[in-house]
Amino acid sequence: MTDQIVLTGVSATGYHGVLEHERREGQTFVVDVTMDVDLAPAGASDDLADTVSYAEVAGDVVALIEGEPLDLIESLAERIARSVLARPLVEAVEVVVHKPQAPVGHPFTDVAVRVRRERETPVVIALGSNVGDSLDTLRDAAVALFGLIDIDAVSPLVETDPVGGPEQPPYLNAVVTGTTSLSPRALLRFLHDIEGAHGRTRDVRWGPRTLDLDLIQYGDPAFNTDIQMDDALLTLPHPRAHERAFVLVPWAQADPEATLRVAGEVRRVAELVMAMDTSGVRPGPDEDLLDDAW
Ligand code: A4P
Ligand code: MG
Repeated sequence: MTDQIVLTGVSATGYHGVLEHERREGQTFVVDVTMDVDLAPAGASDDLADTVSYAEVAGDVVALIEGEPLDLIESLAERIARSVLARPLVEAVEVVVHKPQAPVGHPFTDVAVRVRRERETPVVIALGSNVGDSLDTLRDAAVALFGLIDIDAVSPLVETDPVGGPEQPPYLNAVVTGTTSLSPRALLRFLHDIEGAHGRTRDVRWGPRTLDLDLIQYGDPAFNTDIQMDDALLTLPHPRAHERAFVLVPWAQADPEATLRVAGEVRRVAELVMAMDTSGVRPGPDEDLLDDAW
């Protein structure tokens, strides 16, 4: 079962409703917010930065109740849900907006709307392998990703000269794009699980590996919804993606319109590719990694 933070009965005066006196006099709105959040990191660290501040959420809810008057509590619930999902750690949210003084015309105790919204965030994941049967490994990894996110596109395979690290064999690389309701950290943890299932060990930085799964981007810079973060576990966007042809070439093939934030600026991936040395990137085996899964 998913961990949750439950905030109930946040109330304030708002001016929502279709009747003139509702707009003039206002009334009390009461909001319950239930957030799906992985609480294990905060449970272990005892650090507020690892969870969602319910005080901040309550503040956002009050601001929306007191803010721009809307005709419907449905719209208010939707706006509250969107504001809660803007917090990177929230995977899904249920919002209930009560309007106990609504003009119902009959005795009643309460009327409420309840909406549940899940994060559906675009994500870009880069795959690489240069140890063992790389084609087989990448096929398995793509199938595992198929079970983890809603896949939009899988790039063609590219064979690439190794970048950095000790002398090592060439890599097979590919990029998968899709959407997910997982938070960035939860997604990274699943990526590590998939790497682990393929015997990935971490001995030499940039050394040879059975399987590397990097989270390149979370959200969409074209809509300013990309998450930018840098902590001990996760840096977004991936700090080296913009200079790596083995990531950008297959990504641009999978999504010709893709954009990436580079030093704060939103750039087209296809243009970054045109400006870089791609001599170390060649077409790989002509295989659809998800042939069996689609
Ligand atoms: N980490 C932080 N941010 C991220 C992120 N956005 N995605 C942390 C994934 N992981 C992220 O990664 C080290 C730590 O980075 C993780 O614990 C994670 O919490 P790792 O996968 O253990 O180690 P790594 O992959 O050796 O290090 P790094 O720095 O991620 O290397 P890169 O940049 O992934 O490069 N040449 C070719 N041709 N093709 C390749 O695929 N890959 C690499 C690895 C080097 N050269 C290559 C290729
Ligand atoms: Mg990596």
